[in-house]
Amino acid sequence: MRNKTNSEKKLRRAKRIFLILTLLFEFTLIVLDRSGVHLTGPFVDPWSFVHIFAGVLIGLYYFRWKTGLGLLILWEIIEPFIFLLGGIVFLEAQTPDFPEVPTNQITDVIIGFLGYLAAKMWKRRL
Ligand SMILES: [Ca+2]
Repeated sequence: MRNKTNSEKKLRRAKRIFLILTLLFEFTLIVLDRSGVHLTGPFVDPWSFVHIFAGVLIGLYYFRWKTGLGLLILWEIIEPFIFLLGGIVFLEAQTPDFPEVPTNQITDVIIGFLGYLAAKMWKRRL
């Protein structure tokens, strides 16, 4: 019989680690992006790390696969609007160009969902 308390500790630690990784990569890449470094590619790019870590985070919580996938797709739908709003509010840009192409957005969802599945498989072994 597995030690439930030990499993819960491992799960809490994993959530903390992946939250920190997600935020660390997100803010680092935002700083690099705002410094003029080109980070967005047609498929996999440095932002893919954020998507896989965020997918793992979603999987570590108690979302079913349809909800997890829905969250990843919802993010890709609202992301251009958040990008536009952030550019207007923080950068005083009137209409910043959203750099992602549809293939990148689809890849983001796939990579995020792979992270989700990896987290679910890991949780089953706890
Ligand atoms: Ca995206």
